[in-house]
Amino acid sequence: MKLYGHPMSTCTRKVLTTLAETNTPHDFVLVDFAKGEHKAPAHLAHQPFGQVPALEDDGFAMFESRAMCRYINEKVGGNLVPDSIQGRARMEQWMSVETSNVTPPIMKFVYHHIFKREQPADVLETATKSLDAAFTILDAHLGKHPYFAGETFSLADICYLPYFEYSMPTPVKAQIANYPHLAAWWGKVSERPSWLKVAGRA
Ligand SMILES: N[C@@H](CCC(=O)N[C@@H](CS)C(=O)NCC(=O)O)C(=O)O
Repeated sequence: MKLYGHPMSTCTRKVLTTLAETNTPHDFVLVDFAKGEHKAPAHLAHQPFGQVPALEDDGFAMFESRAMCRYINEKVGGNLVPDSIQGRARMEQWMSVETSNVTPPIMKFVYHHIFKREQPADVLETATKSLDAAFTILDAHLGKHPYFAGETFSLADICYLPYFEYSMPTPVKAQIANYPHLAAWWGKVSERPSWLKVAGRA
């Protein structure tokens, strides 16, 4: 497989973690944002929205990071998707929550504190309230199950990792600490060898 992406990109990191967790051999092709390569025709042929990542596998090409994670796991027979229909449904449910309810407010803090794209105070206040609402629900679930899909680590956990990692130098870190089960989950998954390597902490 060939992955076109950037090592600092949250979406690239989900796919790199899936590749690492499934021991899938791959080539990594750097798309250099500083040179605008993501908007150049060569990359638009791989990812028509001018974003990363993009994947090629034996003549098959695709984009969208979460879809790529599902594809890779199925293609190589990985163990990152539960066997039962209910387990898969639960995994999909929490992946949708990540996309809809958690990542958008977390990214307001990441833009503001990490990427220096200043966000108005009321936007950050609303994001804090949205995260409290979401974290209450995540915390209740993780109080009953060790991972989002249930008893085993899955693609759902992988999808949250990049956003939580980037939120650590922001006020979101202290907010997560108010939710003991969520904090314990983060403490556990953020130390997986695959993630330490992808996040540049290994
Ligand atoms: N839904 C897409 C989002 C991809 C995305 O937002 N990529 C970011 C990096 S994490 C990007 O390429 N940003 C540059 C841009 O949008 O111009 C996916 O999951 O792959």
